Amino acid sequence: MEELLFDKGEIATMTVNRPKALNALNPAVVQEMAKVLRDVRHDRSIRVLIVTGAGDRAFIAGADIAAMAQMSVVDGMEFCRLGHRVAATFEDLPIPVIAAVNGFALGGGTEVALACDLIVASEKARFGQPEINLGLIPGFGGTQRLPHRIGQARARELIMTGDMIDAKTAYEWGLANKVVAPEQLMAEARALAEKLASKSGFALRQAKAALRASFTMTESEGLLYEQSAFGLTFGSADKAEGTQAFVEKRAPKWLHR
Ligand code: DAK
Repeated sequence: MEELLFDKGEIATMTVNRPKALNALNPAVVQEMAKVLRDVRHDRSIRVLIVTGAGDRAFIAGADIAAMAQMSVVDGMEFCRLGHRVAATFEDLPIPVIAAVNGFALGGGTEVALACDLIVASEKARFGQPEINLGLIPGFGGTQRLPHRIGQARARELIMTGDMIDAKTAYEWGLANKVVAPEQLMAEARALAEKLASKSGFALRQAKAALRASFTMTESEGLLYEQSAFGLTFGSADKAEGTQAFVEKRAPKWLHR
């Protein structure tokens, strides 16, 4: 059985498919993710990517602990490098990525969700960075992205205690954008994806890149980046169409995918 499913379309879905191991990420799955993301990056027909986990118990329960138990220092560094590349690729994709979190999102699972733009969580979702309980620390970017998303105090609490939080808390802490009934999860994620797919792809791309700059640049560098990206939108057909449509009181017809 394939351990990573990919359903291609204007709204594409990537599903980690190891439900018996609560969708834990082994090196083969992370490598497969890297391959799929490379294809997504170059496929202009895909407007939004949804990432989820198979079954009703887990999004991703972290890196595969049994596989990690067998790894040498070199294997561990290689695995970490691969994981970082995959997380960076999610962030650098020119399209929005939505994590549809259906259950446990632990360790690498919370970190994959953090590399996505938006998180829709089922009421059954649980988030956490329990690596400390394994004598490890987050290795998929959690020490950097989690404080950025939810603030230092809460990130320190999660990373140092290894405690899990439920979906409601994740929403209150600004980690999840929405919490929905489990049976509504994929429909809600798709509805959000459709809303994003109805926007100008060019403007979304510029917005995503500028938001990413807030993570990688100082505030003054980021503001300069924003000026350039904002200026660039003024040269686009979608800016002409969007502003004209507003003046004419009609819906815009975007040209850029
Ligand atoms: N790895 C491997 N197998 C896992 C797993 C995991 N992370 N989580 C669960 N499983 C397996 C269990 O071993 C069990 O398998 P069988 O015994 O049935 O063969 C099956 O899934 C069902 O799990 P449980 O029987 O434990 O189910 P419970 O309901 O009792 O408990 C649980 C659910 C999620 C609370 C529990 O399974 C649990 O605590 N799991 C471990 C969670 C965890 O510590 N996750 C963090 C892993 S460390 C990297 C990326 C990331 C990382 C490192 C490098 N790169 C690629 C850069 C980060 C490390 C981590 O994520």
